[in-house]
Amino acid sequence: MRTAYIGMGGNLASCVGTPEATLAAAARRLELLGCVVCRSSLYSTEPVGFAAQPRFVNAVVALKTELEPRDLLAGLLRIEREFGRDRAAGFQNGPRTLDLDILLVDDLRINEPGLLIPHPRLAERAFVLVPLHEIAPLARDAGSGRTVSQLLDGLCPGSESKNHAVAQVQWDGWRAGGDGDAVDPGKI
Ligand code: PH2
Ligand code: MG
Ligand code: MG
Repeated sequence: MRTAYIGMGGNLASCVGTPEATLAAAARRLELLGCVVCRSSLYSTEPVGFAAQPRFVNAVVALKTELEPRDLLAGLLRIEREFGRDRAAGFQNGPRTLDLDILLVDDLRINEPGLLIPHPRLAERAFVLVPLHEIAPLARDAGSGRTVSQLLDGLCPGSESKNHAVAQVQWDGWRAGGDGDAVDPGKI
């Protein structure tokens, strides 16, 4: 059994409603792929990479899973499609209903077409590092060997990613959603 950290994001309404509602419903669908043992808070974040779009809602969950990374990725892409993600209609860094990214899987390093673990832009993105740090500050990026805490400290002030605001938001349907919230993140 491995622990995968999954980054979640979205900034367009889906079939279930707002991005907050989409992330909550998608977190429940992740139970098809394993056991969601911990969730970060939801964060409202300034768009990175393409500014002229609505703010995103982001979060990170820890998923205990028996799936091989390639099968995990296939499952995530299927859930994205269920919530209306249309890759053909979108563009890089553009608006989307739901994005599910594999950030880390234990100490695995995978570099295959379409499957890069750890996530190659992990260290640059406050919208990923802040929620990941909330639930797993001591998880290690198997690429650099640095902990999430060290990566967050190293975010360069003045870089594109540091300049965007990352603000925690409260939304009742999120915390209410999962059994995993009772689990102590230190035990993962
Ligand atoms: N995802 C992107 C590009 N830019 N910006 C924010 N704030 N949040 C995201 O999830 C995000 C982004 C591409 O995956
Ligand atoms: Mg992404
Ligand atoms: Mg993605």
